[in-house]
Amino acid sequence: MSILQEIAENLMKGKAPAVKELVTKALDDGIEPAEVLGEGLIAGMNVIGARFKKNEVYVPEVLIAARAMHAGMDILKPKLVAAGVEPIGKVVIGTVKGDLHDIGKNLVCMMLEGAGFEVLDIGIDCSPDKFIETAKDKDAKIIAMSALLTTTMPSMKGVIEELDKAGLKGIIKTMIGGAPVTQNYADEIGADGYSPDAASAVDLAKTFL
Ligand code: B1M
Repeated sequence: MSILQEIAENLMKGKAPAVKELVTKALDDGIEPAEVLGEGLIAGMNVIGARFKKNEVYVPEVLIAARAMHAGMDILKPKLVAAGVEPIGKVVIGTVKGDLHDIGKNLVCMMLEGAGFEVLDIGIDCSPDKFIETAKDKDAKIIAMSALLTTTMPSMKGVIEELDKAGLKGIIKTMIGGAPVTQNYADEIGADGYSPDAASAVDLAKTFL
């Protein structure tokens, strides 16, 4: 097994110290940081994402894989920056105004990071202004919103209306998700996309690139 496959395998098993050690070794062996990212860390996270989608693994396995991913990224990030490796896209993500649930949103963040996106996580209880101002400031072309309460879902519509007023609807794409959210709701409020789970959120975000 190559060292990159070993990184992917250990990431899938959530073995953070091993991933850290193997990433360090791979870089010491002269493997390019982008290759370590793509064929090691992202490859492992992609498998976890696909298994999560098929209900072959569950939230805890994804969380420990993501922790291993972060352990590897801690080593890799400075090298990627130095090598000028660009993320595949930038996403502003948050839980909408009035909503404090963030477990699902954090899973989406991890999957997006795992797929090579730069994730600007603005946290919970985020106003439409916060989503839009962050996207404008950081030049992000995707806004991702999570809601777990039927009472907070309308705030998603607020973000889309504000984007429209600012002439940015369609330029900045919007994607929504969370347990009570549906494709019908996305169509009703004019969101660019809906995804039912964190792994599909990555597929959806990629269609906006
Ligand atoms: Co709350 N809560 N909660 N809660 N809570 C629910 C959501 C609820 C269904 C429980 C119930 O009554 N059966 C209910 C909502 C009812 C409704 O509106 N339909 C509810 C309620 C009522 C409340 C309070 C109002 C309770 C109260 O105080 N009376 C209160 C509200 C606080 C607030 O937000 N203002 C409240 C508080 C809390 C806690 C703080 C205690 C805690 C949150 C802790 C935290 O998140 N840090 C909590 C929790 C944990 C839950 C349950 C038990 C679990 C939610 C969760 O994390 N699921 C939940 C009941 C349940 O679901 N069994 C419940 C796991 C997570 C991985 O799933 O977030 O759906 P989920 O994410 C999935 C997908 O939806 C998707 O990907 C994820 C994984 O694949 N996804 C996206 C999510 N966001 C996405 C974004 C995307 C794409 C996909 O693109 C942008």
